[in-house]
Amino acid sequence: MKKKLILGLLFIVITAGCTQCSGTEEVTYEKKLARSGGVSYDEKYITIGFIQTGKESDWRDANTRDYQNTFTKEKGYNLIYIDGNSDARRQVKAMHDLISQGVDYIILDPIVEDGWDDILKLAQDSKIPVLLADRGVSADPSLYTCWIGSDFKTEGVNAVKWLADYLEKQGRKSEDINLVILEGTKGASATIGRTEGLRKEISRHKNWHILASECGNFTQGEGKAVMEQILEKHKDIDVLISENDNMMFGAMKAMTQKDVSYGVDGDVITISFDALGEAFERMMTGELMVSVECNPLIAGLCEKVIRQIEAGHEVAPVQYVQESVFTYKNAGEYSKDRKY
Ligand code: GYE
Repeated sequence: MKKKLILGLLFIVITAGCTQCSGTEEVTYEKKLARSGGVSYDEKYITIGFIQTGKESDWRDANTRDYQNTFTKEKGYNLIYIDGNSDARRQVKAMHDLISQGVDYIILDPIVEDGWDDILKLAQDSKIPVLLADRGVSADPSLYTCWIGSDFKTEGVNAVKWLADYLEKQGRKSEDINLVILEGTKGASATIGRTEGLRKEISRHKNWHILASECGNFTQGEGKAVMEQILEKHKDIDVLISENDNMMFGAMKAMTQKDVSYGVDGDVITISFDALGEAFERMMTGELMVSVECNPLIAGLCEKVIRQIEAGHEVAPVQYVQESVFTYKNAGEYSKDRKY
């Protein structure tokens, strides 16, 4: 454990409430990091600065809780939690702040892939290991310690493989199929990877047509709004693929309002990503047909990496979390054992 003259702040909270960050983006950016109380630095503890993306989805909440439950005082950590508030510039600013405090480690979940080169270089020059978790960056891998998260492209491929298999079993293999995609945040590696996997696999089916592929920013509200617009333009949708569960829940509301039926007994086949608790409930009712799992429980692997570094060991530069695909058919079997 390093000895550093720093304040071991337990939490840094960049207030996510809209009342405090309303107004222009400029105002948001200029706003100082607000700290909700702190504890004196104690060299017994390893100080971890964790920069989260924000609170855009239920997946994110489960992921944040995982860090808070993993990096506890009892286990020897001071966790400095920073809410990026869905603002990449705020995340960069927070990283500057953590570097100047001299934290022991930074765990970064970057909202978007681009724009990290300079600040990663600064962390490296300051000898602070940076672990990327969940989403990745476009910067050179030599600038950070490792990346831990999901194989987003494979998730996209798996979603379409399930669809092809389902349509074949329904005797619809040669039918013209119209698809709509709700994409996540632009520039986010989860969006880039899933979209790439989806498009690659969809292009193998010449009778499948993408009617619309629009950004819903991973939020339930935007998923609903975007789907409302899509339903104004397109009446004959066979498949809706949403790049996370929350956008799907929003889109389901929009479909219900327009009397468009969906799910096992409906007109629109529904596929999404994450496989959170509510997705399991909706798969069991047949509203949601598939949710490709994206595991938010990443903190344990991050802790393992930190322990390895503390012990002077090499760490693997890329580490994937375990994931599977759940459907309306098997959701009941697995729902009781789900942890998020
Ligand atoms: O699918 C979505 C979240 O980056 C994998 O971000 C994550 C995605 C997740 O907000 O729900």
